[in-house]
Amino acid sequence: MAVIRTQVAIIGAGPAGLILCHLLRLRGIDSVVLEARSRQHIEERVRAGVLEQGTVDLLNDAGLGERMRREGLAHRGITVRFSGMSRYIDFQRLVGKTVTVYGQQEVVRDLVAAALAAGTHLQFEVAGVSVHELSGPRPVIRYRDRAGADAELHCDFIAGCDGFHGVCRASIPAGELRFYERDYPFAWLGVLAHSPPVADELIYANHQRGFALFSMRSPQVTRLYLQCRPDEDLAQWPDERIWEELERRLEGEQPPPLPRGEVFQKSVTPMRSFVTEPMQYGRLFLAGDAAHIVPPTGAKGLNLAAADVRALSFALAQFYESGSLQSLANYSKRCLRRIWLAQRFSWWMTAMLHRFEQHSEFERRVQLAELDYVTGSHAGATSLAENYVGLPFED
Ligand code: RFL
Ligand code: PHB
Repeated sequence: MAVIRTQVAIIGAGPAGLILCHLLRLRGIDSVVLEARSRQHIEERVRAGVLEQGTVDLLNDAGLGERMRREGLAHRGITVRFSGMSRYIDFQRLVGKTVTVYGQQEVVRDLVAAALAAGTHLQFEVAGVSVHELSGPRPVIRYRDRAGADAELHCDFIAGCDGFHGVCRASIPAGELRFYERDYPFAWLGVLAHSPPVADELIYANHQRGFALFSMRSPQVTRLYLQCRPDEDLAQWPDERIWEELERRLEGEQPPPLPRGEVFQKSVTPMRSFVTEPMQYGRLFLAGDAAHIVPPTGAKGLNLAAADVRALSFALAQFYESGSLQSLANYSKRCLRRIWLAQRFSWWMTAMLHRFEQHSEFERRVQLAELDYVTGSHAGATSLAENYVGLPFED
C-alpha cells in the first residue's frame, strides 16, 4: 500500500482547497490535494461568478491573476428592478470599490494549472476517503487512488475543503459541532446561453412572478436565473418558456428584448443558509462550503471560501514558524465573524428580492418599501454596497 507523507492534507479541489494549496506553497508548506472528481469535471462545473475586490486582490497577490485581469469584467455597481422601476447602486461612488465577474470554473482552471506547473501533488478521482486520528498530532487519511489501489496519507493537519456534501464535517463525532440552518421554500433555475449580455452589469429583479437575475460570464455568454420551486422539473422549461419568463420578470422602464441565444446549460440550485460551529475538531479544519452555505443572492459563497483559507494559511504558517497552535485555535472564531456577517447579508438580500408565497399583501408592501428605501436612500444603498463588494479582512 502506498503511504505518502505531507504537512497539510487537503481534501477537495474546489476553490477553497486549491487556493489553500497555493497559499501554503508560497509559504514553503507542503500539501497534497485529494479530489473525488475528474479534472475535467471540476474545470467545467458552472457556479459562482462574482468576485469581491478582496478575493481579486488575494488572487493577484498570489500571482494567480494574469488571465483574470485580462478576461474578468470589472463592475462598478448593480441595477435593482422592482415595481417597474430600475435603480442603480453605484458601488464605486458609494464605497470606492468594485467587483469582478469571472467564472468560478475559470478561477479553478487557473489554480489547477498553477498547481500542476509547480509540481503539486494533486490527485483526481480518488474514492473512499476517510479521516482518522483527528485528535492526535498525526492524522491519517485512507483512500483509493485513481487506479483503485489503497493508499494512506499521513500529515500534521487536514484541511476539509470538500464542500457541503463532503466527508470531513460528517467525520467529526456527534456532539462536537453545532449547526445553524435555514431552508428556503424556493430554488434558482440557472441557465447559460450563448447570447450577448443585454446590459453591462448585473440586474437583480423583484417581480410579482418571482425573482430573476441577469448576469454574464463574457461578452458572448449570458448567465440568467429565475426563482422556481425546489422540486422544479427542468423538462417543463423549454428554452422558449425560460426566455419569456425572464423578459416578464426583468421588465423595467424600457423592457429589454433579451437576445435569445442557444441555451447550453440548465440546472436547479436549492437555497440554504447553514453554519457549522466550530470549524475545527482536533487537527481537522473545515473551510468553505464544508463549513457553511449561503443562498447565492449575495454572491458570497466563493468569496467566503477564499477568506477562510486565507485565514487558515496564516494560522498554519504561524504554526510552522513558531510551533505554536495558538493561531490555529483562533481560526474558527476569526472566520465565524465574517461568515455570520455574510450570512446576514445573504439572508437579507434573499428576503428582500424573492417572492414568498405565504406573504400577505401587507408583507409584500413592506418588501417593496424596503427596496425603495435601500435603493433610494444614500444610507440604505451604502449598506448594500459595502456588503456586496465585501467587508474588509480583519488582520
Ligand atoms: P466546492 O466548490 O464544492 O468544492 C469541494 C470539492 O470537494 C470535492 N469533494 C471531495 N474530494 C475528495 N473526497 C471527498 N470525499 C469529496 N467530497 C467532495 C468536490 O468534488 C469538490 O471539487 O467547495 P469550496 O471549495 O468550499 O467552494 C465553495 C464555492 O464552490 C461555493 O460557495 C460557490 O459556488 C457559491 N456560489 C457563489 N459564490 C460566490 O461567491 N459568488 C457567486 O456569484 C456565487 N454564485 C454559487 C453561485 C453557487 C451556486 N451553486 C450551483 C451552488 C451560484 C450558484 C448557482
Ligand atoms: C452569477 O453570475 O452566477 C451570479 C451573480 C450574482 C449572484 C449569484 C450568481 O448573486
